[in-house]
Amino acid sequence: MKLFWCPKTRSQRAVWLMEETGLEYDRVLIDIRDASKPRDPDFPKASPMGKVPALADGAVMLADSAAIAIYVADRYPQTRLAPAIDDPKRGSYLWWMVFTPGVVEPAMAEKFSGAEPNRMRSGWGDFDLMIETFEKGIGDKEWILGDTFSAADVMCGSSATFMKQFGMLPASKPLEAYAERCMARPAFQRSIALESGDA
Ligand SMILES: N[C@@H](CCC(=O)N[C@@H](CS)C(=O)NCC(=O)O)C(=O)O
Repeated sequence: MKLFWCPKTRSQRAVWLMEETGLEYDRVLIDIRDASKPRDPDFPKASPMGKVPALADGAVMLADSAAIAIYVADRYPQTRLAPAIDDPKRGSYLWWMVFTPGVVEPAMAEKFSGAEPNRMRSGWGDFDLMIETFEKGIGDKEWILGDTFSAADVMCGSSATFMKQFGMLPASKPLEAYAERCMARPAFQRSIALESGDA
């Protein structure tokens, strides 16, 4: 597999995911800050919007961290990062899988742009509803689905750790503790070390 990535971007969570899988993969650098640098010819096929992360797994090409996480966890079930298709937790897993791109990120963008929120009209509700829902979702559980870490924790965990690191996480014991647990995972730490070239 080729993972197209760039340091200090959302591709950190895809690197974290791949490090959790234990699968072999190559990281292929796409310098999103300098379009004049040569790029792997598969990158535009994998990423229609030219965004990282993106993945090429043989003939399978796709972009978006949530789509990549869903694909990798299903395609390589030995990684045990997704409930099976007939597991009752599957519904909740998919819902949390898309919570980051579908709810957290638009809600954050809206809040920090100063735009007027409209909880009913906006698909993401608003920032406060997002936090309330996220906090209730983790509750006193270890991981978002319960006792077992899954690819949904890579997605939700990346949101919790991002908000914590950048001072956007309102006082919330469950979310703070969840972010700490995510950051303590060896695969998370490797993803950060790889960003800075320390691994
Ligand atoms: N929803 C996407 C967002 C990806 C994204 O916005 N990537 C940014 C970096 S954080 C990017 O590649 N920007 C470069 C560009 O748009 O040219 C995901 O989660 O993968």
